[in-house]
Amino acid sequence: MLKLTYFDIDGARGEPARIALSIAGVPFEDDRVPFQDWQRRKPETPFGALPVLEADGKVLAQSNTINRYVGKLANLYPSDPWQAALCDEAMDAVEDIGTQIESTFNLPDDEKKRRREALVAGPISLFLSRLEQRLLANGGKYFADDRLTVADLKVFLWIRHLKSGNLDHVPTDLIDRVAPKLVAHFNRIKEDPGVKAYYARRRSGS
Ligand SMILES: N[C@@H](CCC(=O)N[C@@H](CS)C(=O)NCC(=O)O)C(=O)O
Repeated sequence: MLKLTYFDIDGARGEPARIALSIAGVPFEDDRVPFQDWQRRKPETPFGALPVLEADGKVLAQSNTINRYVGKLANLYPSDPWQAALCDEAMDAVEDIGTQIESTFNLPDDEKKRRREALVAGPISLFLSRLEQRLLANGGKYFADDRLTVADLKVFLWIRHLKSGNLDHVPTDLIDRVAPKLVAHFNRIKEDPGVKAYYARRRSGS
């Protein structure tokens, strides 16, 4: 049995693998670490970070590595090498920009405002519009393989975070202005039957 360990939040780096496994009906233990337990558990992880996936007593770290592995188990990762690379490209792009945003989390308020406004004017807008271009170059519906893959889940979750209003100084309508086709992609993935079923189960607590 697989065990996926991540923080007890419905988003961010551990979430694509949870959704992918759920969509495919692959049984797994959803180990959700309360923040107060993290410092105790951190040294157990390969790189001092989450997510971590365990299979048959072996352990795997790095979110996109886990997404690829889980994507293969769930048939949500392309078998064609070029399509697989396109899937990786989108996931790595989200990591790049996500890491830049993450670096502002613990800044003092005034510095956070300055850094976030600079990110919105620069890299966040750039990554949004370039992801939109890559989506369009690959047919406009999905990032790879003309079907849902773990790349779509990862981009969807990033966009959801940007639109959530939880990131101070990041306007929630930024994406509508900068990359409207990515909004269409966001809505497509949100309405995917597997994704909808996953969140319906989360809401009902089953
Ligand atoms: N490159 C790693 C980064 C992992 C990472 O930074 N995870 C965050 C949560 S999203 C974490 O564990 N933060 C707590 C810490 O670093 O102590 C990956 O993609 O998995």
